[in-house]
Amino acid sequence: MLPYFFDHRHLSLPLPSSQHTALVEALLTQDQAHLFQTWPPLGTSDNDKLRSLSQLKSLDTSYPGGLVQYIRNARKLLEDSRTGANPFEGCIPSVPQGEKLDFGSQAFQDFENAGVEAAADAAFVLVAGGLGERLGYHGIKVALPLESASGTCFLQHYVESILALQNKAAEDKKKRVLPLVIMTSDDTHDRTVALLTDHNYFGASPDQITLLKQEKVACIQDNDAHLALDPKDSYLIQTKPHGHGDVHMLLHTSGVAQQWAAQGLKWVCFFQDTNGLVFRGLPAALGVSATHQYDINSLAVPRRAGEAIGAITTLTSPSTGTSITINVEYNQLDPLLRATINPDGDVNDPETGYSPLPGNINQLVVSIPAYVKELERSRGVISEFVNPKYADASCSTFKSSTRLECMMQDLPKGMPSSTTRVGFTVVNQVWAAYSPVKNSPTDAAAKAAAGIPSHSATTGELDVYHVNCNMLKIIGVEVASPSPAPEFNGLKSLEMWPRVCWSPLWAATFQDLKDKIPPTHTSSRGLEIGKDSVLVIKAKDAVIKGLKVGDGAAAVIMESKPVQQSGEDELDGGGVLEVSNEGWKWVPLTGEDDEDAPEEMRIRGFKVVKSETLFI
Ligand code: UGB
Repeated sequence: MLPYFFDHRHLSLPLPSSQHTALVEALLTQDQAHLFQTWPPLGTSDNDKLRSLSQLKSLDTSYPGGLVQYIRNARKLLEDSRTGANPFEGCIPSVPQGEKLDFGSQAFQDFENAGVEAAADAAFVLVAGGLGERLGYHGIKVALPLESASGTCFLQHYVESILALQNKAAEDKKKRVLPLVIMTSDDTHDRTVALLTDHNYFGASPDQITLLKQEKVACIQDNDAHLALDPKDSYLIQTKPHGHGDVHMLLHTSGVAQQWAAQGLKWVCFFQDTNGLVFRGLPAALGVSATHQYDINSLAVPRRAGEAIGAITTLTSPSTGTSITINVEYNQLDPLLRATINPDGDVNDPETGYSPLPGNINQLVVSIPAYVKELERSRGVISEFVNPKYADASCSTFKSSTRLECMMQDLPKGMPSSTTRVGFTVVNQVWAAYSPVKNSPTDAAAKAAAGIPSHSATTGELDVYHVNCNMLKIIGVEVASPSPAPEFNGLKSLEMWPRVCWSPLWAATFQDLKDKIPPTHTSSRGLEIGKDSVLVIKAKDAVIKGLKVGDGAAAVIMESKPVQQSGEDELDGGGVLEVSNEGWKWVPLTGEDDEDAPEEMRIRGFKVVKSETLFI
């Protein structure tokens, strides 16, 4: 029997459906009567009451097992948290074994070539539901420019990187469209759709890209898992994001993962929104997965102690002898290490200057058959956790409401450790694989001052030039050394490599670079990059046979034709097109003159002043 305040006769409107009644009854059995207790009497605020029911219904349907299951899970996890249960109880952490590759080494390039082959059967998933509060940017992060030289945004860069791999597969007669799923949220969905449609899906076909929107979950106000009402609207439950782990549930409930398996796709590559270097390492990681037949492979980098990235760790149970290799999240790592193998906790190895544990950068390559099996078992709900901020020492009240969360990298936790092949691929040079845009200028400067990578919009851009110049150097192009950068947004001691960038459709791998910049008979490659110069390559089929961009000069290659001085004979050692002009400068923003600078420029701390450009 429902209490009077919920009886539909008192509501004076028919309840939307019998399902709503059943849901309310179920919630009452879970001690959630407070949700309805403040409702005014019969015939008043009926629209608000219907709003409330409609929200409850949608929270119920978007969580596997419904709200009742959510409340039960919350009670269990809150009890574990209150009593200080250690999720890694009895486990001894150790440094896992895996592939460790120097960027651009022969081994790296061999794995990259193997990865290009494997990519013919790969799907891609971008998790882009996060709002970027830490960054303090008001737009969606995937619309930010990856770098200012070309102005290409993150999403365009990702789509073109996938199309580049797809084109290579087509060359090998494996014609298939490589699917991309983007997980969005209410915060990012509409603007992601608009970004794609305004730019014709950046050259992808519209049905190649699927958007799956994650829903928020109900907040919880106390250890008994009473759902929290929104302080601003007592008819609604307060909601917060459930975390990037939602991606697995959505790939399951949408049937997308199962479709991929049915189509014979073999690999799914997950990546996050603002690591612009992801596709510098991902093909090699795919190659490692294919070579070692890993079910799960994390692309990783060396990690500085205290950095807000998880650590790939092997956990062994001394009682059973079983081990599992998983991510230990940054907030759990220090206590785990202190309680087990190192009383100093999360500290760097004095010899290397890095934590001995590789850093998780949330770029995963997962075997689709193993993935689908796990989704069927778990319904895509992977290891949840709760992280309440307690208001008192006895952990009986919260400072503010909390909610259950989940992380995409926790996927292996539910998989059978005896049969699941979990590995990792470390790219030894962090600058080559990981430089996310996560922190506001103020936080970034504080991190840099503390000796921790700043992960700012400034470094995100400068690292693109760093890696590109080094890729060119590795294949034998002469590239001038970097110059000290002016101070940008309080970040000191930065290096500015020549601003070189290209579309992934021009080159996505080392082999592409070798093909597009062939050797000449006088030098190892027909390209020379001067100090503080700029080279932007937009034309996807341009072959550079003789080009020297002089110190401080700027050139943009627009046309897909051989680049060299016309009318001269390359065999005579001529044919080199020399660019000499005033070029472009990266100039710090100054308070007075640049007050109106757009937000994406302000978070970088510089503007690009273009004096002269040679368009080729
Ligand atoms: N994201 C969503 O799509 N939905 C959400 O609800 C939340 C996030 P953060 P975080 O490599 O730098 C992760 O907030 O969670 C997307 C790993 O846990 O930037 O603090 C969001 O849009 C950590 O181990 O990162 O830390 C973004 O694309 C380490 O790998 C992505 O999820 C760290 O990332 C990550 O969200 C890192």
